[in-house]
Amino acid sequence: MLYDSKSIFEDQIVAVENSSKKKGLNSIDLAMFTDGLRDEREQGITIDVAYRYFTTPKRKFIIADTPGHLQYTRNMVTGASTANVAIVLIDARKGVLEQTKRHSYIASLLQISHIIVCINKMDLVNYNEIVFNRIVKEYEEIASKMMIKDIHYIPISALCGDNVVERSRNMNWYQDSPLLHTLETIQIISDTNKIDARFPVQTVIRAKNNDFRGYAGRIADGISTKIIIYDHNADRTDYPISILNDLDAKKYIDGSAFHLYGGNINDLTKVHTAHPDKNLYFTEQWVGLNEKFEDNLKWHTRELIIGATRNWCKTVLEWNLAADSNLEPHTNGGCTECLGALTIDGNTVTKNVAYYIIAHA
Ligand SMILES: Nc1nc2c(ncn2[C@@H]2O[C@H](COP(=O)(O)OP(=O)(O)OP(=O)(O)O)[C@@H](O)[C@H]2O)c(=O)[nH]1
Ligand SMILES: [Mg+2]
Repeated sequence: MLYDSKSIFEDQIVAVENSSKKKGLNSIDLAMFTDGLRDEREQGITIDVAYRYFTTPKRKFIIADTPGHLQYTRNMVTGASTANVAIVLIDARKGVLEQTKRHSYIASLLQISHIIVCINKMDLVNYNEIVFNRIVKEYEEIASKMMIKDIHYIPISALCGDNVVERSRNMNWYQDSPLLHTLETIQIISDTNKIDARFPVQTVIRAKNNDFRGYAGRIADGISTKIIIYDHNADRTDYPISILNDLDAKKYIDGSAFHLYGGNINDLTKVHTAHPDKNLYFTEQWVGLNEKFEDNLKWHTRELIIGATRNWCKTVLEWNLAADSNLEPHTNGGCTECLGALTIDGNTVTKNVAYYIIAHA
């Protein structure tokens, strides 16, 4: 496929042609383009996983060429673990083998949704349709026991280039697409699971002196939680704007949160104007014990209920809901002047400013 789609450099072709001649072959040994290890070339087998990149006008591809031999099955797993599509090659003379089953099963375990079964070496069975159909049937039988969503069967000759890139003239009975066209048109967009969270653990961090175990890795998908940045006063709108200007950071950020112990509520619109696709939240304001009821009511109504919402805030949070007349409970070092929406002393309940603000909202 690399050869036929002209994805190999001239000098590589010349090198492989020369090695093929040295081995006494009449035609070019295509396996050499992916078999890089000396042992592989000498023994004519694939051991390692070889990644080759190529592009057609329709798609970008990464081929992971993996070994077929039993001893190297784990290398096949490595190659398959990141694949969207698996190509299973079957020798037309031999049909479905133990390794065909093993590899197909691994592909289905790894939830590769698309399998292309290439029935290869059709040149050695006179391009016979009956042989092809018989192998398709054999494969269908094993596939019915696995969870494979989408299977394609293509009769090919890798050596002669039949149905690899170009449609074969030797198999007019096959009307479907050649391999490359199939690869270019398989629908893979909906295969990615963006809903379930996945976190492949790459290392476990242990502390020496205690039971701590930390897990490190990269979140693969499914995390819908996003970060709300800043959470401070309206006097520094430049800070969240500068973070959102960083495109690498921006994609993880839902928006910015604010309080109004400093600055002007109208400045929040600056953040919206700079990043209209991001959310704003008003996440904290408390009502002080020592201020006048009517002043507090007016200020909170004007600045938050009206001001924050007019300046793009999706929420306005007043805290806290209730305390007793000693402003308890609160944690050590916590606010000693914060008046709850309600003061509750035994059966006596007093409604404070925040209660009416919340009622207004
Ligand atoms: N006649 C014929 N020979 C083929 C065809 N495809 C591959 N071969 C030959 O089969 C032999 C093995 O080919 P490889 O490409 O090394 O096979 P492979 O599946 O990569 O093998 P491993 O990676 O070692 O499991 C080589 O001699 C190829 O020339 C084909 O379509 N027709
Ligand atoms: Mg190989």
